[in-house]
Amino acid sequence: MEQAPHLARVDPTMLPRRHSASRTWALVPGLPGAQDGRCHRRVGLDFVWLGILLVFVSIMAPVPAVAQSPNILLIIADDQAWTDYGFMGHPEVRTPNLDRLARESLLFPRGYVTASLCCPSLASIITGRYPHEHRVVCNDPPRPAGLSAQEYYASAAYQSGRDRLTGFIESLPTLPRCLAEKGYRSFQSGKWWQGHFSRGGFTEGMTSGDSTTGGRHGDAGLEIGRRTLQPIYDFVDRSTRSSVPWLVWYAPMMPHDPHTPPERLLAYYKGRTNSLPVARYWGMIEWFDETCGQLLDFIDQRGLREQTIVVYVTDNGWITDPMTGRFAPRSKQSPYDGGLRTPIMVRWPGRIQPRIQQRPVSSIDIMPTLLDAAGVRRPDGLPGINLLDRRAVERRTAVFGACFTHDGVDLDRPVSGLRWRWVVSGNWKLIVPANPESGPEGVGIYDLSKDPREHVNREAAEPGRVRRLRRLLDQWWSAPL
Ligand SMILES: [Ca+2]
Repeated sequence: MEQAPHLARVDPTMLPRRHSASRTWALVPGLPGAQDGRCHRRVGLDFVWLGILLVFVSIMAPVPAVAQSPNILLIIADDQAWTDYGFMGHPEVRTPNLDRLARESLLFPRGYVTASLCCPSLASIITGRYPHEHRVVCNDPPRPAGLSAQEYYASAAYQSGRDRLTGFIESLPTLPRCLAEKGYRSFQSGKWWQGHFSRGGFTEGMTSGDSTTGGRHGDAGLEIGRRTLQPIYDFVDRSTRSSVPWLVWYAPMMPHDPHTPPERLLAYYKGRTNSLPVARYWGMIEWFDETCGQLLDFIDQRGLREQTIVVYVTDNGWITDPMTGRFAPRSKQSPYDGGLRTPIMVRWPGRIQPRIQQRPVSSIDIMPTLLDAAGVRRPDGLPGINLLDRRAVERRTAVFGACFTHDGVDLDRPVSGLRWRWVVSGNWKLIVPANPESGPEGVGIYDLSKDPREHVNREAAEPGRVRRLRRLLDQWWSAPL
């Protein structure tokens, strides 16, 4: 009894005419990527010439205001299917605020996260790297046999494993760490698995990392959205008073379960489905949408609209089982689009013309996009591209990812927990199990333009395409044992 995702493409009536996909817009072209392994400001000759220019201008005229690096609001939904938005064509769910954001954004309806599980996916957003690269491939460290999940979460062994995973992130140049080199302050709120917020490079935040008292998803940070937005408002006001650019990580555990929407929303959706669990999930989506609207309104009220980039993504998908309220098989933790696909949006009024780009893109693109916009050199080896660089988006032939076990197997060997690798190229998607010879499901290839639910495996009819995509997948990551 899976709640089938409806299969509508983006509803063009939800978007203004200016969203013509044929329009071109030269958008903050990608700055040259540094290859020295550090995040640092652009220095050297550029700096010298800038200095000469500023001296000249100061002699000739009053000093103009120097454009400040843009603020960044990163909105990360939690466990929401790509279909479940008004602007993506859902017939029942109301998302007026995200619909408005879509109308004002460069919208990628075919975005993908790197993994269909929270922790690895969030780690990819904050590092710009694939799970096997940042090595946080699991939600939790390996659990010893005989321990229940709750016993394990309360144990010293669990804390030790968590610290190990956090250490992986701590050793990498994360988005907030890179932005700090340009003077950014950054605020963590909501979902955060990697210990104290500072271990990810945030200068401020809500999560203490004490999972023994506050759970393992982000402890006090999880109050954001469901209870309050005030900590974000206060942070933005503090940063504005100090005239420093800021990054806000808004990753509320919404619409993630517990699905406990306000009664007014639940009452509305109860009238639109026979499934109470589905009504609860839909109510959560609208509640989450309301918080996004409040944040966007706050930015407008503070006069920060033009100085703020807003990025939207979901950490992974979710399809509600209408009987149990749990996730359906082809969603979270699966290699199917119900778990991996998400709309990705980038709004920067006056700098990015709203339009729709149908090419597949990835959450690993968010970090290079934002670093380029902030004028911060990228760290060495980031695999993503600048989403504002149209040529780069159109040149790329495929996006990739991998799904791993919920609990780690061997933290020293990310491949040990591998379940599937997948690649999307054009309208086709190939899914390759870690061991194609075993298990009920082998290699699968799907034509997403005709079969977005991925129910018709075309492997027998498309041997050449399977070979080509398999080659691309192996070139990306061959998953050596
Ligand atoms: Ca999630």
